[in-house]
Amino acid sequence: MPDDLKYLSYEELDMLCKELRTFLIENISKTGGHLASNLGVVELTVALHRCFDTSTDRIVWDVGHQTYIHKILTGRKDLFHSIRQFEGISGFPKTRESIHDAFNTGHSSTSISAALGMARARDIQEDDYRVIAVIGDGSITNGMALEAINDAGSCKTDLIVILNDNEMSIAKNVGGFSNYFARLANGNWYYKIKKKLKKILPKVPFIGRGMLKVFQKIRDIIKIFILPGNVFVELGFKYIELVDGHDIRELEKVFSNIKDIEGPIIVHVCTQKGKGYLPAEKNPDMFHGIAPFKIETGEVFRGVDSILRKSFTQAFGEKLLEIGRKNDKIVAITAAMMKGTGVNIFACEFPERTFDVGIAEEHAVTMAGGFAISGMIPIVAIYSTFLQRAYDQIMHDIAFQNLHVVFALDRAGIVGEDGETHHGIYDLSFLDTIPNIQILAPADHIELAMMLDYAVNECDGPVAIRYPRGSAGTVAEQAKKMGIEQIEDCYKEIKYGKGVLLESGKDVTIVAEGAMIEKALEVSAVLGQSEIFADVINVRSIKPLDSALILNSYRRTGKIVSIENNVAPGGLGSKILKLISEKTSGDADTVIVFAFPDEPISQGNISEIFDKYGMSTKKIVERIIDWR
Ligand SMILES: Cc1ncc(C[n+]2csc(CCOP(=O)(O)OP(=O)(O)O)c2C)c(N)n1
Repeated sequence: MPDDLKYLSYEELDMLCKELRTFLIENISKTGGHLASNLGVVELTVALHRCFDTSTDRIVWDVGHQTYIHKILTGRKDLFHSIRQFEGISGFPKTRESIHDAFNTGHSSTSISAALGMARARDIQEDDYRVIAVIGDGSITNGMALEAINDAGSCKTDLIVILNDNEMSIAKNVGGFSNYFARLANGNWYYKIKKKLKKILPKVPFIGRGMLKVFQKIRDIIKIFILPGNVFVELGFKYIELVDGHDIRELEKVFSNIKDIEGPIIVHVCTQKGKGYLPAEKNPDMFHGIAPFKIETGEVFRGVDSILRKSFTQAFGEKLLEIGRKNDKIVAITAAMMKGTGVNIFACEFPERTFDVGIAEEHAVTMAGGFAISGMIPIVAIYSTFLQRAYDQIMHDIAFQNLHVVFALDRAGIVGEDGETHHGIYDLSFLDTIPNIQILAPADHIELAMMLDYAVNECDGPVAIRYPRGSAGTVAEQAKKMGIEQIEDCYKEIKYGKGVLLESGKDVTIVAEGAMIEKALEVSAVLGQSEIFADVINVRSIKPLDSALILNSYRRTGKIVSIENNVAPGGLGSKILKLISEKTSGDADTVIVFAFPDEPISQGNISEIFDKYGMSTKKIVERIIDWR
């Protein structure tokens, strides 16, 4: 437990840090997870736990992907093998897991706001504890963090912000702040000289103290000319410059000194992402979030699917490049997720038409509006879960003006091990409320390419295309397997508000969105073995919905099942229920909605989660058979 740390000597602490790194690497090589960021904060976490007491003091970890060491030190070492696994401990802070986790995080840049709220609550309630936000140089560039700094700097509330500067977001950090931090770090030689002079001069006889004053004056003048003005100081924070984040002694000295300083204070700590494991030091970007890997080489173990099937991300990147080659009005926008979204494929050839805005989803969307109104065609590639940040921007800046912006929503649906903060299971619901927008979902990577073509070349308002993590078997392959004859129908031209009937039955209609088609076809095949024959509809467009196609089928079968990788409220199923109740005499008993319930959905591998919520092929089939 953290208290035990307080009795260790510095030599023992150095050993402990080594052991922590080995333990971390061994475990994450099996489970996968956020390795590089955690390797970078080993000493910082140990020092924080030696100087603060997290059973009362509150540490809010921004994003929270760098809390593995914190978890190990706060009683979760024996559970660590289960990190990010189904029913195991989370890869992010969870207040339900430990009193040492002060606030749940997952999306970036919330820590200073949450910490300021805690600090203000403490003051009003006349409590006595310290509040510390730990935030990376990537996350601090986001609007939310800057809003919080603006607020915190102007008040007298005691608050400690640790800026963990490793010069990296997931990839190299971008933007003005990262340049600013680099300039501060380049001024580091100045601080080193200052430190040396401070040590040496007082010891020199006669000239010592007097000369020190003269040197201090000269130093201050030099400082004005060579160092950038400190933004944080200007905003009202006290600022502790460039602390070596891998030197426990130095970290402890600073933390002990500032513990009881009044008002808001920022400690700028410099760390190295991936520290202590060569493959991660060399490739911190790849080891930010990594699948299980071979420790000796850092090589990732790839599943058969990822070898045989093209991922949606790859397909998106390739099609974007193809479209961008034909049309120089195309610009690609990403919010710090260049590789994760596949935008890097386009960026290699068209860097001048690629914009990585940093962790700034709101800005990315409104900037796209600016591009669109100026005659360009922006394609904004953002993970579904992070687009939640930009709801108002989509509504206010894009949709009301009916601007032609294409949203490529990767990781839509259950994402697996990152858990509730990262599942993209809300976009169908929140986008459906937005006027003018079309929402499309491709069943496979071929359809994704077709939809991107359609969205760019046939549309003139906002279009969102949502697709899940990983890949899906192609509809053509699936159809062949099921003995469906009209395979060409799978890839019929994409048309406004139109779905396709993939398979004709008579007993039940199955309507599915996106990659759920694979499941729908499987369900249909298994039902066929029990002499239950299904219509299978690939809905393609969730907004607008192909009501005619769905109603025609329903009128023949009298029963309808919807399958979606989204929550039930406001999703595909709820739209079908509304359609049936408004346009037919059928009642709700003739509809089953397979979707995720209205509760946080925790982590696990994707099939375990589907199974838990009754959405595995087997459970869907059983329910349909029972129902009939
Ligand atoms: C709103 C939001 N957008 C994107 C992400 C994806 N993401 C997770 S960590 C990360 C980089 C964070 O960089 P930094 O704060 O410097 O932390 P480091 O990993 O370098 O320690 C990003 C972009 C996120 N978690 N939240």
